[in-house]
Amino acid sequence: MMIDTPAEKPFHRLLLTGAAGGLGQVLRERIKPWAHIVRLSDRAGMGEAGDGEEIVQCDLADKSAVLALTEGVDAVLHFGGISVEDRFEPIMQANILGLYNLYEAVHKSGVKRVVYASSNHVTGFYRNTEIVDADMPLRPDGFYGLSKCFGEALSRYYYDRVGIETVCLRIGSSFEQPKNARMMTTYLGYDDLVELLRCALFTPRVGHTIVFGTSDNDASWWDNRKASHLGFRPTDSSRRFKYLFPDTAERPGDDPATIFQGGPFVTAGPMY
Ligand code: NAI
Ligand code: 15L
Repeated sequence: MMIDTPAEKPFHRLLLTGAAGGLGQVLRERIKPWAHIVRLSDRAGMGEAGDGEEIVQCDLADKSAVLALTEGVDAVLHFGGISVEDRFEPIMQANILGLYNLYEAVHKSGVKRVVYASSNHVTGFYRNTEIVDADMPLRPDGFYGLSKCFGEALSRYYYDRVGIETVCLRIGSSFEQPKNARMMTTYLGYDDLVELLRCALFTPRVGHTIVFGTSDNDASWWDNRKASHLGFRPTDSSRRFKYLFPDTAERPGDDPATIFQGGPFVTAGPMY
């Protein structure tokens, strides 16, 4: 089923967190057709507010600031937080406490839907010979992946308890282009990211949905049939970057980074 974008700007105010980050900078312009006002937030600077923009610089760990952040907002695109493996403490502040603060604020402000940037690293310890779907047990590959598992479970709780709908995007690798051979499988082009967001925002009922975010790449580790109600149909593919990584054949070996889906994240944690 193809989900139509409603005519005319459907939202009064959309909140984008992580607006200073790599994906936030891409989305800043691309989500403007969906709302009269886009409220941009990050703990880092975001420059001057343009037409139809509001800028709110704050830390997700600051509960009262996050409550103020969600006031008057119709829906949230939550991209803020630590986006790679790190020590537990900063991950806890941004991705665990920060997520709790966000959902408490969303609840108090009456926001009905959140699109949450989860990550493929919630299942990074599956082997790259396996196909994973949304109902399979989580197998995080580090503290970062663990924090995203918390986000998925927290958003499920707020749906079951108070009916806030969330689409958890288990994003693969969303960059201008794949940076290594693994990303030929995990690549999510920016146009497809925007289309996935559009589906997540405008599908009439999503409840609590988990969807893997990849383009139509030649190889895939993920089965999205349980999110088919979103109607997400990627049109980009890492195929157009084949010239960068012509040789992606599987090789037997004992390097965890080539055995597991999480790639280098599986040994990046400061545990060893
Ligand atoms: P990024 O690291 O470029 O952007 C994250 C932004 O969050 C940064 O601007 C940072 O200042 C902000 N932030 C960090 N801690 C914060 C805090 N305590 N309070 C307020 N803001 C804070 O990451 P990127 O690539 O733009 O990713 C955006 C989101 O998508 C992240 O949540 C990441 O985990 C998720 N994601 C991204 C993928 C990708 O391939 N780019 C893949 C999977 C998930
Ligand atoms: C992620 O979750 C990260 O945020 C991003 O920086 C990439 O490394 C991506 O996963 C990936 O798996 O390639």
